[in-house]
Amino acid sequence: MKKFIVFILIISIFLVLINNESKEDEGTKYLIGMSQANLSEPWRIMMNEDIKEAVKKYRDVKVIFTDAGQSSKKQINDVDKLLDYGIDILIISMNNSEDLTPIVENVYKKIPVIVLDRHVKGYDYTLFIGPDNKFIGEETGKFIVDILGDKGGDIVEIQGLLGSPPVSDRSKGMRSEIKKNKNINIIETVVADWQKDKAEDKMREIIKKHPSIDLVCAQSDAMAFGAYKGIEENKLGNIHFLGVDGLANYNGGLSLVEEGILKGTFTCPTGGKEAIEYAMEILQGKKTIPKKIILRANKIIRDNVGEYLNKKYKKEGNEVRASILLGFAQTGMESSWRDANVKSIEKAAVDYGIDLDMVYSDNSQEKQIRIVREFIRKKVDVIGLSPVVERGWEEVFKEAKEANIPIILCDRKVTIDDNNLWTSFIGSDFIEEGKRAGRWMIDYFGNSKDVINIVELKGTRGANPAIERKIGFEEVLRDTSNFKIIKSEYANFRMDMGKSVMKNILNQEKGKIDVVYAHNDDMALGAITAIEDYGLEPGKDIIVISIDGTVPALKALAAGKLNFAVECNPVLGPQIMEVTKDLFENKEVPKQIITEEEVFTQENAKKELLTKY
Ligand code: GYE
Repeated sequence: MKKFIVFILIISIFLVLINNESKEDEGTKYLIGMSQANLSEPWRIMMNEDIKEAVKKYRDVKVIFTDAGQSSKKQINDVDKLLDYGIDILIISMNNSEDLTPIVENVYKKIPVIVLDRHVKGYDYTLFIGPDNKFIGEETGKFIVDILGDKGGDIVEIQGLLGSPPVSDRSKGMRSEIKKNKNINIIETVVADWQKDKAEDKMREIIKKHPSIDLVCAQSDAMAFGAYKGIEENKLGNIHFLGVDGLANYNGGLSLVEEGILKGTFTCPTGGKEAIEYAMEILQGKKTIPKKIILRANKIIRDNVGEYLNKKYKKEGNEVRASILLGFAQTGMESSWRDANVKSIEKAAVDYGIDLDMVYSDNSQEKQIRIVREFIRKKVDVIGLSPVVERGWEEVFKEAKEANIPIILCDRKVTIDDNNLWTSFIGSDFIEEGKRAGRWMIDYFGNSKDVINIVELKGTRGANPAIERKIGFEEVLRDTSNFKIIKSEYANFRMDMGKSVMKNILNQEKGKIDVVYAHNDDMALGAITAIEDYGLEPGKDIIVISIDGTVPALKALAAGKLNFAVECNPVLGPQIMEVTKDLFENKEVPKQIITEEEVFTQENAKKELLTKY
């Protein structure tokens, strides 16, 4: 195996030299820089291969690869070198998020940056593409509980390079699940830096101390394989080995599962293909570039590894259709945001040639469940759902799963035990939206030590955006002592309720209110009317902050009645149709697509109105 890694390294260095052509090559229109953390992990070698494969489609594009060899200092120099080459866009897979965040922020000021696999701190990048490591950890933990059963057992955890987000997120996720079975004990946790050989050496030592291990849980297939080799000589009994990555290459997770060496693994796509596809869209000026793409992790076991490789999208007993039928269960027409969202979905369906059956549920979950059941009966190809509330979806989602109909969650998430029951989420980061509202407010009041009294108008009880916008807003208030939420009432994202609820609060609180924080524009606009009816000036006597950034809100900003609006992008139609089409064509689709969003102030409202939707 060591010879194989050395061979790959020589090949990769040789390829880097070949690829180190500058933009002067005739016919090169775009130069992409790919800064790789290291080439000592099979997963990273595969990432570069995925990039090379994807870029073949574009004749006028060149990629320059650099290899930081697990050194942040070298990676910083690599990025500077790539900038000197005059690259048009940077793709970076960081050695260490902390070390590399400053340079990513700096490059982002000059050219677009796609961050691959490990998050930077903050939002100073164009697009993030990577796995949901916490989910992978949780799914691994559930798998361990399932394998060991009530009897439990002793397990060894093998971690990657300390300091990289996957290590802590996967470990936390796994531990959160195994703690549900008191008979499962982690008897050793070792660090093998994602290296097979290190895992082999560590395991050889561990097995001398603990001859009766039941399971080894490694954070990569390479380390799981190393652990297996480290124990193999002892020919010990029935030890289970679990890994992550699920690559299809030589000694990759898929073949290790097929050979029975691994009990299972979870796919962790490299994102290299997606990075090139989005890089080209960015360079060609395409509008709808999301902010985050969270790639899907599939559980691979002996029974499904073959199917996974040749996965076909089976539809029992369905007549073959000329076009795709998307059944969409909408919330209702509760807000102007929803109007813009519906228009975007309807237009995109036409643009993509997809038959759309959109049904409204008047914001009733009971009705929405009935609509989803009707789609299952009609055997639609894909179900789109904007869930009115987060909970209560298990049963009908299982029915859709049994009918082999994937569910795309649009603009709102659900809270259920098994997140494999839905296929993709397309929407916003609502916690960040709440934080942006809170940060602006704190900044607006500067160093004032006066107590600032806040009225919060909440969206529909139990709705994901209402829950998470509250979480985000309160999180930033936690570091202050003078901001107080004196009233927090539901107004269901509706203008009429925003007005009536605000009227009652004004009569109760009289002049004590400094700020209204509304979870959406419609409730804010209703409150603005109530404030005016009460004889006060919204935007001056009472500061008004909202989320959505719809046209009516921009007009209220321009008129000085609204002070700040956080954008919640309703234009989800193109991404919904793209995922629907890919699903129908048996392509892998991301687990989450998080939209790009900005903020609107009284200063930039007028300009935004000229370009809005
Ligand atoms: O903020 C609100 C709509 O789910 C993000 O629902 C959406 C929210 C949006 O009624 O206006």
